[in-house]
Amino acid sequence: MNIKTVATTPFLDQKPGTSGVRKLVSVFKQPHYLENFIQSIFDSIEDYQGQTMILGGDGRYYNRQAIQTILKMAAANGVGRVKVGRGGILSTPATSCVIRKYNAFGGIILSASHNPGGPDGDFGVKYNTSNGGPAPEKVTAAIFERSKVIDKYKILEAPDVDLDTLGEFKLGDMVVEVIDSVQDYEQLMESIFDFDKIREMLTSGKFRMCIDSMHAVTGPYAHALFEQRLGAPAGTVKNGTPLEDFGGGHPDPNLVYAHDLVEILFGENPPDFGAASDGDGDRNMILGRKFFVTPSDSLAVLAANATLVPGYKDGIAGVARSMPTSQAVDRVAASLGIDCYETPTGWKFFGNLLDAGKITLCGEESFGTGSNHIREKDGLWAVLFWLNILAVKQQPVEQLMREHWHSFGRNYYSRHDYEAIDSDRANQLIAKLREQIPTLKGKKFGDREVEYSDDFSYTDPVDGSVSKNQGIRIGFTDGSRIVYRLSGTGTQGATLRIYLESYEPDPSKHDLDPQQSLADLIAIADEVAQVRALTGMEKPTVIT
Ligand code: VG1
Ligand code: CO
Repeated sequence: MNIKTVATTPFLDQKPGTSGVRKLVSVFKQPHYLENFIQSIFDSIEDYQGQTMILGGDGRYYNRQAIQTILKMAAANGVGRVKVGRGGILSTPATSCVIRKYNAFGGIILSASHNPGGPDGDFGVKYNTSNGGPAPEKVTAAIFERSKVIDKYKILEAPDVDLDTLGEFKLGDMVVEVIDSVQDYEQLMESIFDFDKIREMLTSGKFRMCIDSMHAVTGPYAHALFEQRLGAPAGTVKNGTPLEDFGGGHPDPNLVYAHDLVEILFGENPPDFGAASDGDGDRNMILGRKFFVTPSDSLAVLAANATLVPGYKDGIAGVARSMPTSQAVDRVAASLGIDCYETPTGWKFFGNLLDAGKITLCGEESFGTGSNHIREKDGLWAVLFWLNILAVKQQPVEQLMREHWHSFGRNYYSRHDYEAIDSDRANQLIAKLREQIPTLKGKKFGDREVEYSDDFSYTDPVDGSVSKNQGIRIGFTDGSRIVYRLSGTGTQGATLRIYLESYEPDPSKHDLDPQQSLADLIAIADEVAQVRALTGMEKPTVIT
């Protein structure tokens, strides 16, 4: 075995954000950059020698090359076996599924999720632990600390391996096993959902749907599940071949970036159901005929109807949502008499609650929904969940949503993003907001009076760890909220996110455009934070 120890010097910017380290491809391609981060992972974890690890990515540019490097480093660092998705492809939820199924020590996911790909796009690396979920903060902090002082890494000198043929071979002392990217995940989905019922609906001739994989990782999964397994006609899955640059698009399933799908569902004679997923397959957008389901509402609908799905037929233990996610699911939890937890943004905060059995379902406003079946959010799982509910209830999406609002009231919701702001300006804006926190309580803005204002802090109920400064909240006495936070996934400048929410119990007022219904809150958000003045931007870059 020819293990080389390579001298290196640290990069000081390898701090994992909301979901791993994300940088421009040009940053990742600097000599030793990827290697430093991977070695920092191995240096921060213990007792992995001889164990199994899982490796895969969303197929974006640099995926294959990075996988070759990581395999050789894993072999040099004493990993026993690496299961790698064929062609280097594993969606984020599939990786989580495979880690759990085979009791792996952990896994490495190569993705920058919904960020654009290609030589000028982004790349990312994320480490997941043995529960299948994103490493908790104490692990990512240790990796970051290590990355700041690293002076060498280990790599096996060996030719590149064949990633495209299923089977096992040796790389040094380590076994590499190239696995089918879809099979384990497909089996898990079949164990949760009523595939017969969904198939009946999809082959009835009365229900049409369109799935947009946005040239990203879910293509092979969606083809296998919907077209091959569940009988939907060929062509149901659009943009179903993963491309290294996602066809030049921005694989983010929202009304702005998933415009192909939006045109179909809001066009003439639209299908009954539409869905899109993101670069690495953990996000989902749900559409009905000329109808958009807000992600926060989607979580509430899944919670309210969970017992219609075989995998959750005995009920759910509890739910959780990230702090900026609307409180729609809170109302469902209250009516079911179960707990509802509020966590900071990012899936890693759901892990302990799921492991401890405190929650069954969880979600984020950013098009992420998931459950205790794995430890990542799961785009196609959410699509199957909706299809299972629709197959049982035999209702159009819009009617289902309206009946839900009728029972629980409607939480009008929107997120305004200001992207690529100069970082200093963004930090200044947040600093000024923090200064105002103590002065806001009791203040009146038109009809609304501030009930509380704080910088969200979370104490994990399972391990007691505390995460501070997770977003500035302004809550009003009528239950409406404004939340401000800076993104932890962007790669250029800073992104300010403003989350807006108000509650409307009256069914005769459930037909408004959210931007209209939230107009006064939008104005208050600008007045308090001086967004336009401080960013120099007249309007948000993206509204979801
Ligand atoms: C964003 C979302 C957050 C999500 C994260 C990772 O983070 O707001 O809810 O968990 O992306 O999703 P931020 O820090 O930019 O707001 V993914 O699909 O990019 O892994
Ligand atoms: Co993603």
